[in-house]
Amino acid sequence: PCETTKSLAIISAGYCRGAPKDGTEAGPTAVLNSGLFAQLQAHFGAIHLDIDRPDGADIHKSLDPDFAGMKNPRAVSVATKHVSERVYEYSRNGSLVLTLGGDHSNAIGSLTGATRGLREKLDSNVAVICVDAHVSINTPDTSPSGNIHGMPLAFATGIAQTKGEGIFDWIEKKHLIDVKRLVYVGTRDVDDKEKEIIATHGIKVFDMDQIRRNGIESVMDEVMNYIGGSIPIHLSCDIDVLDPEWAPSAGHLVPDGLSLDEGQYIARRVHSTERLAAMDLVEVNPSIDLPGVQRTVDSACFLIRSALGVSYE
Ligand code: EXY
Repeated sequence: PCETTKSLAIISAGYCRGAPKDGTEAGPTAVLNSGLFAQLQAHFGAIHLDIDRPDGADIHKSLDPDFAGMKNPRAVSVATKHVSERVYEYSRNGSLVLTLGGDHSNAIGSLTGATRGLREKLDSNVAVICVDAHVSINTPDTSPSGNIHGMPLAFATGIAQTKGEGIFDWIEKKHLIDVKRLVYVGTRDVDDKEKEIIATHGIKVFDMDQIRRNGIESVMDEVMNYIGGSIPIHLSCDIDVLDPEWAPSAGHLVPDGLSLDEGQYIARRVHSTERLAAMDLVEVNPSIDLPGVQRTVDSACFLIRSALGVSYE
């Protein structure tokens, strides 16, 4: 590896209680074992691979009753706290951190951990580019489902402040991302209440209609202008941003998504800034659409390599 390459830490966040369907717990292994881990090793040299599972993340569902409109809240709180602490340690020490989900609730951990770590290390806020079919910003009050994988951006911004019985009590001000530095790309399935949240907080959204109208290049120009030229970037990807043709093994498929080329363009643009500090990739579910699993995993690996600047062969 060249000397300017940062060290890489990978957090295996195979936690699935934020979603209604199990299966995403197998996401990290499927993605890493498809050749990606070896490619990343060849590029970065030694990699910190974190696969610890905290006690309580697998608590039996019968011991984890709903709380304030959230399903499986204790398991998700324990898992996301663990992910947050691990991402924080590596970010604070200057590593690029890749978090592999798991369902989208894991982004509560990766976003809060990287934000806290980079604030401490660089005294800087973080720009968050969320590449997702959804905005995943329901609060427990607005959620139509109670599934926490529809809420990660609400907790990571502090818009959701539901706490109690030890659930999400670990989230403090130092963890929170700045809504003015948050931008979405590729959205196309947004709940009415989420639209209200987006409008109230003035959050920037580039939806699929804008991408179809203006093209991904021009949309990414606007994204880069919006986040500005100096602060570190957290690229937060839900695989369902891709059209189901490219990523059929995900729990909430929404038609008319990004092509793989468009996804790659976004990832490359972020890489070219040399400011990528953290990335997460969530919702790969190897138990959905078995014939499509390889394709989904290949797409995920492609996005990760593009964002991290890894070429192979
Ligand atoms: N907005 C819906 C909800 O909050 O239940 C659906 C969210 C799906 C989130 C997907 C997986 O990332």
